Amino acid sequence: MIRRIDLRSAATGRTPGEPFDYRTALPRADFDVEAAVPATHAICEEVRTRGLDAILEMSQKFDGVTQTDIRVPVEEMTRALEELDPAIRAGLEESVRRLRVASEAELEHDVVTDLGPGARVVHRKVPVGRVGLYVPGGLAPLVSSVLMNVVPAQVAGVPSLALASPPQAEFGGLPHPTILAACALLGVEEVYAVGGAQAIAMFAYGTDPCAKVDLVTGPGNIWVVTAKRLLKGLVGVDSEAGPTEVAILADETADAAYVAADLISEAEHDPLAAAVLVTDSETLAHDVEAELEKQVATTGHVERVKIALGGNQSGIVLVDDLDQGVEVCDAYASEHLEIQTRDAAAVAARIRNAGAIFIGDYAPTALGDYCAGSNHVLPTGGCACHSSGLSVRAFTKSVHVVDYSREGLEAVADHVVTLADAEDLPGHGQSVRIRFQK
Ligand code: HSO
Repeated sequence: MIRRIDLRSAATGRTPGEPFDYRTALPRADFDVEAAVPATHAICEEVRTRGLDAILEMSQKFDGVTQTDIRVPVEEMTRALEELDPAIRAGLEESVRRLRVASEAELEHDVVTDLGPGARVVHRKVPVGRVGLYVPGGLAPLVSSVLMNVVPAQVAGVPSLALASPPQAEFGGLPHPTILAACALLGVEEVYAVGGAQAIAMFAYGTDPCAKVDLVTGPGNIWVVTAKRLLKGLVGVDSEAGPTEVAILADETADAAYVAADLISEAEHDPLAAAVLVTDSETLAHDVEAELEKQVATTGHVERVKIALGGNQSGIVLVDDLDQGVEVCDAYASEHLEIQTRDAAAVAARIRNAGAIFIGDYAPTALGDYCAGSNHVLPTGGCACHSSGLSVRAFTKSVHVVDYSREGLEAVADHVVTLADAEDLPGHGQSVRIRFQK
């Protein structure tokens, strides 16, 4: 059901400690953004040039939905919240509460630095003005993604916020009602029933009735990820968040049943989802294989899980020891990384690259998906080596404010003039000199 990849020194001929390019040896989803560029570019161009008409045609073509309007009436959201199962509402409220507490703790404040008399620089923290939040429909209605996008944006103080989610034929062309209910719970009133690359293009270009946004965030499929890559610059984007991934670094102390359950839990998202176990224990590898056979038989989405676990993107990676395990996990840079080892917190502290790290037996990835207080919109596909998950910081920018007096400028004027001359930009130097020539 899941392949083994042997990266132990006996199998690779590598001397322990010797540099090794693990990235080529590790499994990764067949998620070819380059190949999706031409089709995505065509969609974005259609939206740019033909606006709403193009979006309505695409909803028909891709979602099988006939729409006359894409804006979801506020009453639909209010009604969805009124009709929401109270247990789901309680779960959403607890998730929001934890996310808010963690987000508020992360709020950044202005940084004021005095560099001498009359010489002050301020890094002023400012929320982004308008954001477009994307919530996928896809194989599961990811209501939790509404919270993960909206709460940090609200805590950051973003004044204008729009949300898009694909129209669903079975709900009369609206997004899933639980998604609408979550919007009402959070007071989000500007919601569009638009999915895929066309939603990202709508946000980026501004397509009547949706005004252009400054930043787009949220996870999505290959079309969404490709559109974000293509339109980056015209609009800000968060990290690339494609098909979900879980890697688990485990030793012989791990509970094979927990490990298997956690691999299945992320595999059920998508046939392209990745589930990777990295272990130095043959016994654990064997026990996890047996557990997978047992647990997959009774899981909810058997077919999807089997495809994901059996795909090129998943595997059990055997390593010599935990030192090599840490190197492998850093090279893989997983969206989610669980550490189920002896002294798990110490091992976790050695990891540089992961979207989110889950420590020990009682922090399964599913906790972070819903209710940990952390965010689940995280970098995938190895992007965790340079990007971070969604947070208040993603919705905040800093403006450098330069506040110098005559005295402050005079103290550094000669250096400015010298450096300007060195760059052959005499106008720069003169703009300083002129202030002291009167
Ligand atoms: N694991 C997904 C998020 C999610 N899981 C939503 C369940 N619902 C990406 O981090």
